[in-house]
Amino acid sequence: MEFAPYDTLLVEQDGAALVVTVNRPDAMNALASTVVKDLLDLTGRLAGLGVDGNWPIRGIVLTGAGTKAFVAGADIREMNSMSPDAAEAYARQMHAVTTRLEALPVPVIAAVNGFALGGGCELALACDFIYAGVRASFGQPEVNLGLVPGFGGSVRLQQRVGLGHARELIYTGRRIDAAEALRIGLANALFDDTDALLAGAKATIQEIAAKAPTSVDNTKRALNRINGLPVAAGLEAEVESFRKAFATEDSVVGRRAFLAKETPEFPGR
Ligand code: CO8
Repeated sequence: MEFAPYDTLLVEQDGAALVVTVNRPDAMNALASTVVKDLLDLTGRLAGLGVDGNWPIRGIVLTGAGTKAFVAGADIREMNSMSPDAAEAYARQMHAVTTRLEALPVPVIAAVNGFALGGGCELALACDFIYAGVRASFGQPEVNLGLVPGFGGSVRLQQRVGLGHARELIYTGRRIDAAEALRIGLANALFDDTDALLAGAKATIQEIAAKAPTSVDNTKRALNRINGLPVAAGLEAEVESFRKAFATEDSVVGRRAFLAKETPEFPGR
């Protein structure tokens, strides 16, 4: 699939990974309305894609351009003159972007190479998981601006790190480094530099690319649906996704290949 050139995003395929780079390094890749428009367009296009072998992409790596920032948040210059109505529309647009990322049939890894603050941290949280470069820095600094998280941080940060850590980060606006992010479970892995970070994210996508595409899609949907549900409701949702797996060709191929001691070639159906 061809992606029209975007003003604020770089999109390139590398093996099984689609690498999406927010490209406004002079403004720390802040989420100006131009970036939000491009993210809406890109995620809208990706939303229609399946995993049935017609599309070679098996995962997405989301990162930021330059050496300093992943995304330093909402664009404070633009927010300076924003009315409550405009702020609501802005937040809803980013909710659409983050919800679409979560609904994609393939995993999205945030490769956080620098500042991931406010809306930047929230964008990373909408990804399936976060890898951090050694210079990564995370925070929800909205309290410094008289604001509150608006791009999903109130929901997803507590889901990721627990209510205690989420409260502390949001009330203090404190920035934490990559090691602390790893310690509290915000980041999954830590890499020495940006090259290693991107290589690590792509290697994980490549690893996932060898697995049954429908299993990954099915599990991603189930995990998102189950997140936060009481145990009984979660188990019901798991039964539904387990049952669905048995109706796929991938499951037939996978079980047959195991019993025949062969490597499965999954059709993605
Ligand atoms: N918005 C706009 N411009 C920014 C932003 C931003 N978030 N962050 C940095 N920039 C710009 C700076 O203004 C500066 O521009 P210029 O060169 O024209 O002066 C350039 O990027 C470089 O920044 P600095 O000179 O400040 O670089 P430093 O290395 O000294 O500092 C920091 C880097 C720490 C990232 C610092 O720039 C900073 O603190 N930025 C703001 C971070 C922040 O507060 N982010 C949260 C914003 S609020 C938010 O995201 C809420 C989301 C929900 C909103 C919901 C609906 C409206």
